[in-house]
Amino acid sequence: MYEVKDWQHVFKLDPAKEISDAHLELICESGTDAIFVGGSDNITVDNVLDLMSRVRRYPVPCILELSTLESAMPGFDHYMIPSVLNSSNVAYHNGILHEAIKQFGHMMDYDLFTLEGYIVLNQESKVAQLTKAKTDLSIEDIAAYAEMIEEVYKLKTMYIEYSGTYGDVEMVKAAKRKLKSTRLIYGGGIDSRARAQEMREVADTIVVGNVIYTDIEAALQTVKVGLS
Ligand code: 1GP
Repeated sequence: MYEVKDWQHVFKLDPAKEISDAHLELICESGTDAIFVGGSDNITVDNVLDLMSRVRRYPVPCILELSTLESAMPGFDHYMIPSVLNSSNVAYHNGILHEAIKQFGHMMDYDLFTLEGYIVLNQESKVAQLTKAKTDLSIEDIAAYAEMIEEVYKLKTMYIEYSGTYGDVEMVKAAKRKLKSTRLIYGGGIDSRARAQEMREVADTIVVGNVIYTDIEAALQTVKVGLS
């Protein structure tokens, strides 16, 4: 059983983007703790299945971040379900999950599912626009979300998502201060060892996405950063 509590570093691959076999091998054999498969648009059964089968050649855990019903399929090691708590559209809180359970509940192994208390903070990102997220949050807002996720929802994970831009470390710290057993996942704009290190000092798990496609060497530098 794969458990998010063991992950410090994750690469997120977008099924809608091209990656060569050589680069995929470097990513999967980098020493990262898991590969997330997920993206915001142009996600199809074919491109998710293709990516899963290519990642499957390597012993690294392969995890689907389930953001659309179209990409729901068996065969992944684990499933992360984002619940975008600062979205104004209830579909992104629980609507997609509700529909998934309606269609596939009879064949779902719920031990393989982890709900992410997801907060989207980069207004320019596709995910913010798609989910109509309220991104202009204060330190107090993010702290209250963290408290809600830890104390009331009692979720295993909170995900701070700055997709496409490097986030405000003070916001991440404000969330972390409220978390005890909930694990804090951070993603967004990590494109160097220094940034990986800085966010790893605060978050429990860092997620690295876009730089895989723009600078593979820099992406590999984000793995196994030591903590000071
Ligand atoms: C995106 O959080 C991940 O969902 C990673 O963000 O693509 O900016 O690295 P980047």
